[in-house]
Amino acid sequence: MKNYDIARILHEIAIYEGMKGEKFKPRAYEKAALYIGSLNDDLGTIYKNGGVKALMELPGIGRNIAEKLVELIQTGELAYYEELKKEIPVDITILSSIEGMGPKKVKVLYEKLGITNIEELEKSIREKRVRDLQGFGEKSEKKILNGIEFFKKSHGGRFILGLVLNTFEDILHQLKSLDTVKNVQLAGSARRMKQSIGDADFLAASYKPDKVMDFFTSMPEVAHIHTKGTTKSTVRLKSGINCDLRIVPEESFGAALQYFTGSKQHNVVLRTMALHKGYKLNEYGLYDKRNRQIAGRTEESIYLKLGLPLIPPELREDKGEIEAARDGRLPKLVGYDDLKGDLQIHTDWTDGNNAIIEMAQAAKKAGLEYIAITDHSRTLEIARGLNKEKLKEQEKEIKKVNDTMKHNEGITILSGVEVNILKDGSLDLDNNILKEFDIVGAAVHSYFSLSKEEQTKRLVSAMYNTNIDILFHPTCRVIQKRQPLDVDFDKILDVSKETNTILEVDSSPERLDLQDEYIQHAVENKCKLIIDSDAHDKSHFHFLKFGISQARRGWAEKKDVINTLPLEKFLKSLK
Ligand code: DGT
Ligand code: CA
Ligand code: CA
Ligand code: ZN
Repeated sequence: MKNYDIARILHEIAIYEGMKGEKFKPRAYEKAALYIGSLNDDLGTIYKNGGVKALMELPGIGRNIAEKLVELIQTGELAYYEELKKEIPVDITILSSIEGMGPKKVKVLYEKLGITNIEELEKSIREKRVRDLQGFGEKSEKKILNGIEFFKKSHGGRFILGLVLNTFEDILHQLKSLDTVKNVQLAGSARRMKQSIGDADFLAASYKPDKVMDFFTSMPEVAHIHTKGTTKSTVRLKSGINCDLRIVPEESFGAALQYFTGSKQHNVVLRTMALHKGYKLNEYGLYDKRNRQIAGRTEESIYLKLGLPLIPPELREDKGEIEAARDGRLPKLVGYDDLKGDLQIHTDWTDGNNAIIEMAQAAKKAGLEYIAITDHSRTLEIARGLNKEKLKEQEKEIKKVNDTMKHNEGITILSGVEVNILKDGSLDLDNNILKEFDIVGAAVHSYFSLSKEEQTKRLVSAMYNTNIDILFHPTCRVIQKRQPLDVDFDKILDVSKETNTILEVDSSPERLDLQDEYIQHAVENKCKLIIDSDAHDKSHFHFLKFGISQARRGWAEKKDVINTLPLEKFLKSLK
């Protein structure tokens, strides 16, 4: 069983425990689910190498959960979970993720009205049957209905890329290792690094497609085979994700890669361009008037013959990239190896899993030269935010770690904080404290639904504070869960430039905030960006890839992203 599937089951158990009114268990399971879901190493392998003891050494995993993990790893099932499901057989993840709902409400709705899924919930609300239940009312009916609408719009069976890409890389790896496979790549929206994907599109070159298809359809992670053929098969994985595999001959691999990477709209424009030149373009190649293949083995050859440089997959959304390519105006996108620093990192001083030194070592391993420790400030109670005394203490600790690290490993740790922006735009730490830090990020963690005017004023007033260097996760959106703050974003961009407040791209897979289209506006307005991991664990630095991809999708260049600068220059560019 893969990490992703295990994490999903733990997440559901957390919700069930919440229904039962358990106090601490929900958080324990949720923490374990989050940790395992973002873990790069395979849990099964960890268990195989180190037994139950190795599992218990993982952060947030005690004996109770470790034993459940063993059962899942060994049998692929968990009796405890099956029992819970039998008791309240509802679409639990979806129902409880709707804004305005929660475990307890899901339970009441099932017990009183027999509601098991989102359709039944919507129907009951429209029939005004929910408002009379204990703990509900007309207001909460309306809130839930809004939540359902948002869910339908944003989710629709899609999966968050950052949470599932590992699974695909694993499948890629397996396919690559077959000697009947000459070449294999992930195409589709996953290659374009979209924040969420409908399905995964694998593409392989092989002269023995039967063998490859046999392998693909019998992988242990396959739950169901939709179709099986020699050029195309589709399976559903245990996690619920559908995967296509297409197989083409080697001389068509580039053309097929181009075609199946999409987007559809990008391909339409490209095909029209080919037609204007008297060519024909399809998934097998680019053909001239006499139907001879003039390109197709590599993707680059297709673009070249059409008079274009290779367009990075992240840009292929028909947002003007083809015109830009034609006119030599393609942006030189920020690269996946360009980051030198990471300025939002949490430790076990608050809600992170690791000590300062462990985070620093992991950052160094990830290729970074400087980081900032930015634990939460005091009013963020769920994260056990730090008061000024604790922050002073932490600063001393950072100095200490810095001294050891500098000599041994050459990474600089800056002292920072994620200061909470209160409802009225004031901050929960005084300026005379804030000015002591090397770097300060400010963020909203409450009152997400203020009016546009109030919300804009709130952010603007934080940005005018001369001690605030960065606006962390500026729109507070959570993919498929929470809409971006309703703010006048143009105003935010103006003030960002005026005050030299950097806008963050938070790389946490469910946040990706700013998201691509906002990034594009920021870049057009020449605002400065920063890409941070928002790591809460030493295994989270790979999140940066998703922040970088979001920035690339927003046409950001290296010069737009200030943590591509070496430390000295970076510090000089702050307020
Ligand atoms: P998704 O799966 O909804 O996240 O989005 P994609 O972009 O992965 O779309 P998908 O899986 O339906 O198809 C993969 C690629 O194949 C798509 O990006 C472009 C190409 N493609 C699929 N169907 C068509 C089509 O009817 N016409 C054209 N031009 N391209 C297509
Ligand atoms: Ca797809
Ligand atoms: Ca597909
Ligand atoms: Zn935050």
